[in-house]
Amino acid sequence: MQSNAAPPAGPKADFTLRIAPVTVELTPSRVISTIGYNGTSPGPLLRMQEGKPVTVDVINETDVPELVHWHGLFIPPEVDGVEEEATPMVPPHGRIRYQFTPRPAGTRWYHTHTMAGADLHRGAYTGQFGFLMIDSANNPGSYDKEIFLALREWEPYFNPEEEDDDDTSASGPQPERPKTLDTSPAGLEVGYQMFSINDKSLGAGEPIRVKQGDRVLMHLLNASASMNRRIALPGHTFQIVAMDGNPVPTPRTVDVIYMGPGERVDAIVEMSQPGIWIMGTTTDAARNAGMGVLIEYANEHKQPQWVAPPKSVWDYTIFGKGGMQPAPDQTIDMIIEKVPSGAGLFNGWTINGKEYPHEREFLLKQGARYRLVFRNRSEDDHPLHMHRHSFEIVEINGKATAGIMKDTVIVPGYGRATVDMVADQPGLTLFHCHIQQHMDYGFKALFRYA
Ligand SMILES: [Cu+2]
Repeated sequence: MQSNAAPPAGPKADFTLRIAPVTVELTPSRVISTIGYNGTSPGPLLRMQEGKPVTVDVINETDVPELVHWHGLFIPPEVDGVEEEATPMVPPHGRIRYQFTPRPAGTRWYHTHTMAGADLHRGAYTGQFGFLMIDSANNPGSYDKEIFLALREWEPYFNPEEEDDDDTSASGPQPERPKTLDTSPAGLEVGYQMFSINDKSLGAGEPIRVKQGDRVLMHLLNASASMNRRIALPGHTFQIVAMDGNPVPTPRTVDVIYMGPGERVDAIVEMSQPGIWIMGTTTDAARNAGMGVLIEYANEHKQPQWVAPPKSVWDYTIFGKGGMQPAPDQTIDMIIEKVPSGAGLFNGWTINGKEYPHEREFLLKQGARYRLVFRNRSEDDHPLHMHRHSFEIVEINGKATAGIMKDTVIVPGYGRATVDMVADQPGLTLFHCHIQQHMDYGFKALFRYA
């Protein structure tokens, strides 16, 4: 890795990302300013070949140190793009060349990994994100059209209420609900004024044009800094073929997709209901304010239609298979608790009663299999992300499954998720909630190899 302001000697990089201020025209009358890559937000779709080494020049034209994280890749900490793992920062008005071998194949993404804290113009609140596809030699299946859709909110502000799509009214089991709840006043959360899919608010961009009979492969990404989202397309169903870029053992068809920040879903949609439809979040306020896109069949001129989908509970386990994981070498319990702000501004978060960094609490032995039990003693759904590894879902709230490999999993409010992880990527490994505010206020831990 090289770090200086001058262009690196030697051959041109395979990819270049320039971090700089951008404007995003959500609608002709709503143009926002943020930080993005190569003059846009989302940044360019990067396509890499699995196993073929690449170089990426990252040029930072801002006044603050930055990082680019490659989400879902098995790459060393020096290039993972994470300060806690000791990846070098890209200095203000400096540059760094990342070199790595992209793997595994599938829908990945890249984004900044800086802390934001109370600054809503930093980190995941900015426009620094984009899709990264790692293509394999294997046949990806048959489809007529491939589209990339990133869910996104803009213009954040501090808000006393949380207003995302969490379905806490679902009468699911709550195995981790404490007998007595802490009722101290909670801190500020983050709300948003504007919403989009990719860089356009609903109705402002080009529709997705389809023909009856088309099979459309949708790559969905929740690129939010903080919001879990439910997505539907009236009149159609989603056949889920991959989650976090990894093919699922049992592709199943659903009406609604639930995704936390950081998660990806690949779905095939069969275009079998001619019309003009609104695909978007099931939360009316956010959809009406822009988080949607039109699906337009050829030769249709009706009014765009939205129909609320049937109530459903998202269940990862239906995409798995039977059978059981091998017994783990060690089980690690991680108890997640919220520390209400009290008189302070923001809530704090602890894992096993402590905030980051946990010193030498989470030690991995290379080659060993670990069972991580995430016990969520808070009411929020948390998308938990493990860097540089993938894990296999073992159970969610007592429902067992096998074969689902992910890098981010939503642990339901007062619920439990158990995953197995093989320690096969030596080096510092960050684990955190993908909600920026939670991560910034304690909800992260560093795993080390012994
Ligand atoms: Cu969280």
